[in-house]
Amino acid sequence: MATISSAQPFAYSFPPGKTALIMIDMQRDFMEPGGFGETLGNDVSLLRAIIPGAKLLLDTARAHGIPIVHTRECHRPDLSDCPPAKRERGEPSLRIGDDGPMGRVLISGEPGVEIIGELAALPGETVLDKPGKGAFYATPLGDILKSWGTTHLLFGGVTTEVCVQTTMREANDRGYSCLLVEDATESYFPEFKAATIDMIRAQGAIVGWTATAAEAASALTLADAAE
Ligand code: C5J
Repeated sequence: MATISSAQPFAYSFPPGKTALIMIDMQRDFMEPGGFGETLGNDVSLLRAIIPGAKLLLDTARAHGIPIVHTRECHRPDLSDCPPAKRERGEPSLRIGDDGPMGRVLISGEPGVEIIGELAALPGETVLDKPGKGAFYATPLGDILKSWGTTHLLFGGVTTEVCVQTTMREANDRGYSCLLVEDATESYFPEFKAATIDMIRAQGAIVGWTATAAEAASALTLADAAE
């Protein structure tokens, strides 16, 4: 068992053999100029600050044999899995499915949907396309985690208060013990990231725990040494 004693709101223990890492939507459409994130009026450069933390988290999981699921928010080219209410919402400069500088916005197979090079999936890692904000909705994620015998989940990715928080809440309701890795997740709105972290930890870890990537790495190294 690995334990992060300094996790908030109290120590988080996780069995490495029953833990998976879910890295949410680290894709060009959210991270780079010209993508979906920017069309909504956001400063996408803010998100790049977490690349080192997210890389440390991925490398830690790889070093300890923890399976990784990389998610990508995207839709079928015919938009049959994109509810009109989602496509029509707000006043973006480009809507889902429109042609942009990185291909059609948030459409499967287009360059904008690819995970940024620094955090790309390695062979053997699971890449899961999802039409919703939560990664369990309309995807095989639940079945994949059941087949692995997963009980605990580590989370990173973007954006903290949208797809990361939604997926973490879905996972919490399904009985997983979840840890959000604070320096591996980011929002276009720093105050929303801070509020999400507070919400997750509140009321005795009502949604889960939080800690840093380095704290998770140390806990796993100590657990290995104790074997
Ligand atoms: C958003 C996401 N923010 N991946 N998607 O629309 O959080």
